[in-house]
Amino acid sequence: MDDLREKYLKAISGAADEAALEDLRVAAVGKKGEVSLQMRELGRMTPEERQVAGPKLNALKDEINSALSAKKAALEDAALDERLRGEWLDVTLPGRDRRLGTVHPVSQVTEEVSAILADMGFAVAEGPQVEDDWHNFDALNIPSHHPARTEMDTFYMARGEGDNRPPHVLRTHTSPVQIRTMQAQGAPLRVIAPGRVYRADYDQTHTPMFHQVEGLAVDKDISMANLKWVLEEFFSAFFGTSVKTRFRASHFPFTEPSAEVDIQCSWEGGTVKVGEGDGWLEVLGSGMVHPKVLEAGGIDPVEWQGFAFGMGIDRMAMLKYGIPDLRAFFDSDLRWLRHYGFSSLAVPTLHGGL
Ligand code: 2NM
Repeated sequence: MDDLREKYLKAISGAADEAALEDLRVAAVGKKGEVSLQMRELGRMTPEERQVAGPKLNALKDEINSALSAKKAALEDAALDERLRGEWLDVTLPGRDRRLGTVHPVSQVTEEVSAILADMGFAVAEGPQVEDDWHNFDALNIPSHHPARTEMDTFYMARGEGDNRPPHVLRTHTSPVQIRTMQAQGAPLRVIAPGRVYRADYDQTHTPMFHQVEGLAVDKDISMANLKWVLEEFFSAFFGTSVKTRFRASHFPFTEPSAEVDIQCSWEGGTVKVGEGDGWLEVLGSGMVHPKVLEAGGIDPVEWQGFAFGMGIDRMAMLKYGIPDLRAFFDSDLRWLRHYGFSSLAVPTLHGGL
C-alpha cells in the first residue's frame, strides 16, 4: 500500500496535463485500477485483517482522489496564467492611422443634383442597367432602323442559341427608368433618374460607361416655360451663381419640340467660368415628351403633357470642379481620387450651400 501511495502521488504531482491526470485516475481508482483491485481482495481476508486493511485502503483512495483534484486545479490555474500572459492588451495605446477613402466627384455631383431637384419636388427613381430593347428604344419612339440601335453604338447582351427573350442592351440612357416610373405611378409625376449608362464610344471626351441624370415632369398645363424656369433655377443652385440659359431648337425622337440648352459662360485664359461673360456652353438636351412616349408609359397624351431633360453628370463635375480629363474619372488612380475626391463628411445639402 505504501508503494502504491508513493507511486501514484509522485506520478500525479508530475502529470503534464489533464489527459495524463485522467490516465492516472483510471489506473489507480478506476473500476479496474490498482487500488480498486486491492479493495476487492478485502473479501478474501479474515475479519481481523479486513479491519486493518479496509480503512487504510479507503484512506489511500481518498488521498489519491484529493491529489488528483488538487493537481487538476493547479493545471487549470497554470493554463489561465499562461493565457493571461499571452493575451494581454494595452487599451491605452493610440489607434493605428488608416487612410480615409474619398467620395468620387461623380457621386458627389449626383448627390448635389439630386438634392437641388428633390427640393423642387422631383423624386429619385432607379432601374436596371441591363434593359430590354423595348424599354430602351421602342418606348422612346426610337424606331428599329435608327442608327443608335446598331451594334456600332449600343452594347448588346450576348445570347445563347435558342434564347427567345427579346434582345437586351446595356441601357444607353436613363429614359427607360422614366418609362417604368410612368407605368408604375401614372400622372401627375415629377421624377429624376440618375445613373450609369453605356455607349460604344471611347475618345478624349467619351467613355463607354458614363453617368446621366434625366428629369421628367408630367402634369396638366405643363410647358417649355416651366422647363426653362426649372433649369435656370437648377443651374444657379448648382454653380452657386445666377446662370442664364439659351434654348436652341434640336431634335430627339422622344421629345417634340426639342431643345438643346446652353449655359452662359466666359472663356478667359483657357478656363471656363459659368454664369458670367457672353459665351455659351452646351450642357443639356430637353423638350416636351412625345405623345407616343407618354402612351408607352401608359399616360393619356390628350389629358397630360410633360417636359423632360437629360444631362451628363461627369461633364457637370468637370465644369464645376475644373477637372480637365474625362478618362481619368474611371482610371481608379488613387492620386487622382485623393486630389479630386471629397471628404465623406462633406455631404452636399441645400442648407449647407451644397
Ligand atoms: C434627353 C433629352 C431630351 C428624356 C426623355 C425622357 C422620357 F423618358 F421621359 F421621355 N426622359 N429623358 C430626354 C429628353 C433626355 O437627354 C439628352
